Amino acid sequence: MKILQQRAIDVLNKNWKDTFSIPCANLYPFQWFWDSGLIAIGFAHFDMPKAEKEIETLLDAQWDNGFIPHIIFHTETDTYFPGADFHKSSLHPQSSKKYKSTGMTQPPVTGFVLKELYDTSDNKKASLAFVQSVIDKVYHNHEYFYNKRDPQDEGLVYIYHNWESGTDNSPIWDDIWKTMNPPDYTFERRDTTHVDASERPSKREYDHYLHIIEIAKAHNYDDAKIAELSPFLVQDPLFNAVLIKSNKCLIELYELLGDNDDKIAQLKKWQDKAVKSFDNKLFDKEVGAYIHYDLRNEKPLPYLSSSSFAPLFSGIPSPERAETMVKTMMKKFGGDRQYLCASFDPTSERFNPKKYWRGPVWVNLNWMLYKGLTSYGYKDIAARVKEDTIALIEKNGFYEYFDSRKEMHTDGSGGYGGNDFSWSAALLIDLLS
Ligand code: 2M8
Repeated sequence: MKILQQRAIDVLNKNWKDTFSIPCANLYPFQWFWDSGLIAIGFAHFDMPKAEKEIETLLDAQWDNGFIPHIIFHTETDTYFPGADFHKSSLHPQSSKKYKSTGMTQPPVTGFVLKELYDTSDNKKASLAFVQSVIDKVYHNHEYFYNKRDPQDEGLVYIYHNWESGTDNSPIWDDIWKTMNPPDYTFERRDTTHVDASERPSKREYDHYLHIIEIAKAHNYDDAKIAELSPFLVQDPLFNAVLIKSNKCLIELYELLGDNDDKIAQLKKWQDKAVKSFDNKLFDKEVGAYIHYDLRNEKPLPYLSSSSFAPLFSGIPSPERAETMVKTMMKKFGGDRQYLCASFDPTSERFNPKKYWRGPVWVNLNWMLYKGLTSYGYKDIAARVKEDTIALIEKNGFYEYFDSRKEMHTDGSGGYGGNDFSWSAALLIDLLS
């Protein structure tokens, strides 16, 4: 295990770029929001200054309205598409003047990451001083979400792009693509020059991705216009579960800091409403877990994915619901020939065990499930998630995603996407600690 841990440390140090980390060389050459947060959790175990710097740099790119972008383009390179020139964040009047970025966000992990850093630190006083220096920015980010991303005042926030979900080409979005007919754009993909095209989204999927951004750009990334016009408007269980977990951690941290009663009261208000709506609206009894809701077309998207189980991480389900979810997970995803936990329902015809978010196992989701299952007392299943994660990395390397079928792991070729991938390394370090 020591050797694996050292290799993980080497991966993180290799992907460190002085003030932030890249997710992996070539494929992802900039700073990504939720990658950064999860990477900081790994650094915290052996290099706290880097963990803190990672978060400081991320928050330095925050817009005046509290928004945190999903990619911060620290360097000029044309090895990634679509880059800064396509996204044009300067269209938004409150965007960062210091950094070019995208005009979309990602699962808001920062609140719970700060708590992870604090819990890991062996110098609580110094760690709390760091928290104090950045926490209001994270609070401001949550304020942005509840004020700008919840048009029906439900306590649930929407995402307006599949890239905001983090689970980019999940089969769940297929239903939304059917409602759209974007132009057949001409553009040069870069991702498929770095990794095999069979492991990445299709050209037609990219047309949809670009089209949604063109609509947002046509309205200078104005939130109200996006809520009115974006063909993609979804309440995502993973995204909202992450926000709820981060709310909870901000409350705990403000309590430790003291003197923040107003903010604690506001966070509790958001939290109560969010948890109730989440549980009422997103739990599907027939599916036996939480699902996505298509806010644009006002209909549930009744599909099972690893995101369906993310609410365990945030303590949302009652013990009874958690029991139902665990049964669903084990029945559909937990067969003897599967590694836990595929990113999409292995019993569905839309499942593809090699293709990006359409089936492979991802370390970041496994880490959340491990934590969630542990907190609900499912020690054996949590242990299996952990052992499966370690086995996948040991057999293949620090890949971005992994085939969920056990028979694919006989010769070390079951890892897909980018290699030496930062969050796979970072979260393994945390799992082994
Ligand atoms: C993947 O997404 C980017 C776009 O954001 C891409 O495919 O180009 C996703 O897995 C996303 O969740 C992740 O943050 C990003 C960088 O690791 O890669």
